[in-house]
Amino acid sequence: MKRRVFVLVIAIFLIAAAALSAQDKTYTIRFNTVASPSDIQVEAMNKFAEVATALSGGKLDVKVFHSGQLGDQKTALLGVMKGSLEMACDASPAWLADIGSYPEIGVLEVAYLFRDIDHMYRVLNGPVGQKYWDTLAAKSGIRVLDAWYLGTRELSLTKKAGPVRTPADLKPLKIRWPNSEAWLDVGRSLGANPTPMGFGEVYMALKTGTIDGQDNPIPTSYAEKFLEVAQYIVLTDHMLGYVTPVINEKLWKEMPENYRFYIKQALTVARFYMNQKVMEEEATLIGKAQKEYGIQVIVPDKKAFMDNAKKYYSDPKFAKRFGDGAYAKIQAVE
Ligand code: KDO
Repeated sequence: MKRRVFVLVIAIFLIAAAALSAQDKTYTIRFNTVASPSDIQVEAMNKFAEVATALSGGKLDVKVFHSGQLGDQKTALLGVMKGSLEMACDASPAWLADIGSYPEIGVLEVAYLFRDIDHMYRVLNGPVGQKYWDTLAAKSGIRVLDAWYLGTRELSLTKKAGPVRTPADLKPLKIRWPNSEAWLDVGRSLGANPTPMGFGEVYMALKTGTIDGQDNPIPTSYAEKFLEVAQYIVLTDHMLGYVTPVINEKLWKEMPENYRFYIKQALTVARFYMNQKVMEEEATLIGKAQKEYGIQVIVPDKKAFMDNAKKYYSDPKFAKRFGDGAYAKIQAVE
């Protein structure tokens, strides 16, 4: 009996000591992105770092790494998965489908999926999104914490490419898409024959003519100087772009509850900061790019692109990949 009580007391003591030491511990969180310092995304990450550090009295020591200093999207996500990197900002379902070995999640990033930004947030921050994030965390060890609006994805093309108005115009061109299968499907769904390429190589490839164009939201294309080497912006509006900041699941679970709360709070502050700035820039940068770089803006046959995408994704292989009714479930979110 005495021995049992002794063991119990020791166990309680050890648990309390572990809880106290987790409370006391300083967590260094390296937060990586491929975006450059002129990109709003990096500003938002700095905002997150500032708020998380202040809320935790310095116990959450967030360090932001830009321009892919700790790796490109794939390397960083693999790092978060294994725990060799704490957080990455460049995640989104089209990457996670491949890296998290979770093809079903790719449905959250197909062309012309969301009706508008409200629909997007009701899906991503509602029960439908939460189910995907929880399954992903259980499968891969990557925990999605939030969704930040990156802007509406549009094409930007070089002079050599010439103007594009229909899916057929895209076919002969070399247009860069991010290097994952779900991303390449977005390109194919628009009628392109996409060229996979890392984010860091896009500027030079546009400049030297290795590629004829790329797709990204206007604030990204402007900040990364892609528009400096482009001639046309084609307003296909093919996707509401967003990034989902992620953390290593084991680290997330190990953190004291109040630190998790501070992280969520700080991400929300950064999200509002980013979303407002992105929307403002979407309204002003087209005019700026026209003035600065002589960019021509093309309003294409959007319906033709939408129809093309609809037909592309109606292939039964996608119902199989995403799960029967998954697309309809997202559309049904009011
Ligand atoms: C890109 O590589 O084009 C892309 O826009 C893909 C997104 O998922 C995201 O990774 C983004 O890059 C980066 O966050 C840079 O904005």
